[in-house]
Amino acid sequence: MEAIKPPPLKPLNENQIDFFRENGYVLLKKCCSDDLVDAFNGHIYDIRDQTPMPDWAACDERKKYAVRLFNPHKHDSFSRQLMKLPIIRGALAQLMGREAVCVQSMYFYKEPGSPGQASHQDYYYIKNDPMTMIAAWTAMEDLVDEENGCLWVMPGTHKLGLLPHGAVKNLEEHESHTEETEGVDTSRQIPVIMEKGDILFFSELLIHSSNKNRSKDRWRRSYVCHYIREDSNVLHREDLRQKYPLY
Ligand SMILES: O=C(O)CCC(=O)C(=O)O
Repeated sequence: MEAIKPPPLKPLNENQIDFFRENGYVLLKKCCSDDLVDAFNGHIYDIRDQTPMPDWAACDERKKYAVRLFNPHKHDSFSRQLMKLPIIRGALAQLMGREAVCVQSMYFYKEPGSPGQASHQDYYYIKNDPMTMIAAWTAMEDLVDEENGCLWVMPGTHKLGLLPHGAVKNLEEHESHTEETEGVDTSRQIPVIMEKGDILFFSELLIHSSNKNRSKDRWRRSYVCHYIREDSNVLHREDLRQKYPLY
């Protein structure tokens, strides 16, 4: 018997949908409760606090809260549950015109002193056809701001198409293993200040970045999932081929 699938919510109004089309991103305030975020933070912290760390989460012990945790949704049911929040499912269905599926998740611990990620377009890393990918970036701290390494976005750049990417220029600020957009004046980027439970939805072509966490004692945890429309497919990346439905 086919499972009964409730229709997706419609959390976005016309203005928010228009804003996304024009600017390449839209911020939704307070999409999940502090209790849920706190429970998830504790759970994710415990994953790398185990001895030994599970294979899928293993990394250099000295950097375990600096390095992002890749694809917890593939291994962990709590991570999958947060990936499928009804408000996320609904907003994505409105923005994509059809149901979305998840292809990637990342949890950023980003403890003080951790580097940010240089300006880039997500499509550069995750090609998909047809191009439908949208990220949902959830703030997992009371406040995410310039000091603890918030996201910066460059409104309207999702209309520029895919730009060339090259070596990261400022290794003091940004992770070295990623790449950086070239030939664009990124000084037009603006910070996105967020509170716990806010979700930023942004296009795969929007130029965005984050800086080093320069705070003394404020972490910058966040959970970021990447979604494509259900009829779209990830190209070239065997590791991200599997589609996770949101219901
Ligand atoms: O959260 C960050 O610091 C960077 C995240 C990002 O660029 C992304 O998810 O594409």
